[in-house]
Amino acid sequence: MKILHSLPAEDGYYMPAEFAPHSGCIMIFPHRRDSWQFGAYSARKAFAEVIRAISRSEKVIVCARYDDYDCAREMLPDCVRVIEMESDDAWARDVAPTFVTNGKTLRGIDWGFNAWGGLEDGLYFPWDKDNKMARKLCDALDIDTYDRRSFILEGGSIHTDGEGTVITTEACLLSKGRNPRLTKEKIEQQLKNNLGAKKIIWLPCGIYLDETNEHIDNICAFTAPAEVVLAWTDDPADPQYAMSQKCMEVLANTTDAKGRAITVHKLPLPKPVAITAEECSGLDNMNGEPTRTPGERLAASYVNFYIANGAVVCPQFGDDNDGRAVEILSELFPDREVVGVYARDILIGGGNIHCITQQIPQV
Ligand code: KQY
Repeated sequence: MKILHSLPAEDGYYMPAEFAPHSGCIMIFPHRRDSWQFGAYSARKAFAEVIRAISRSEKVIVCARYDDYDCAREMLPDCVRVIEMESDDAWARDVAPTFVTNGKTLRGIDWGFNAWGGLEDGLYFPWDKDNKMARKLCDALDIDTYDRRSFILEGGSIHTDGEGTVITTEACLLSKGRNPRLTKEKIEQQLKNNLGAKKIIWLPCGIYLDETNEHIDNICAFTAPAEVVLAWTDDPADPQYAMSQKCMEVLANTTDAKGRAITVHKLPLPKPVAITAEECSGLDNMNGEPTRTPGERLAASYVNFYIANGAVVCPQFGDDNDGRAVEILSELFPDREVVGVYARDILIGGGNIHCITQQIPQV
């Protein structure tokens, strides 16, 4: 594996869309007792269900810590490859490499990772094991990797159509805890240089109380070139209402890198989901403090789905809108089976199905 210091775009590399074919998917076996209730047992069951759904149409590689290897091997199907790797938590979207291609070869990007905001407003300390994962994964897969560790970025904060357009949120990428010395223009240039993008669409915000500083992958996602889904509520009393409206306004008044207007499909949100006292009692404290408080609203959204080769794996919350979300996604992805996975135990960790997956594009 070579460590590269050049720029992917100048080398002719770009990030393909998630809906383009994959050669596989990377995930991490959860273990953190202050993120996942009751020693991560229920989260492991939910992750395993996601893994089973994805592994029916693409290869899945799961990173497990030394102590968890046997458990992962026992819980996961034989077709899944389990490799031993240390991690601080289980968010492959944010800590695995972002893959780019020139159509013939695959390369990884090793961004800097500081647990969603470092000492400013990050979610745990230390994060050094997570920060090393992208490079280790490129090594394990024998893929050359771009050293971009000086620029803090998580995979969950970007979505691309693979045709020159990247969407992101200002709330996240301009947050103080990531790249405070870079202007918006400089950050935009980083996205263009590294992802091969020609146009960046900045949505102002994401999902209300999303602790990642409002990652794009919880509010808006490409389903096809010039088509996105946007998390939506019709309840003006919900703080999310104004946030989704503002995002809609941007999307309705912009074009993509190819000059096309963007069709926006509204994906209804579930009713607000709050963590219960019993669930909180299953979470260990972090540095003596609880990580969640009973009644705290969690950033639940159906947009946090994963597009596999043969399926779209979509979170379900036991809400009246679960079926409607599956229905809308089935219409948008007629060639894929939409598989709903009950994901409350993933949501408790602070993210969802998209956040725990990272696709490896097929070249
Ligand atoms: O949503 C994500 N991409 C990660 C969420 C991390 C939450 C940590 N508690």
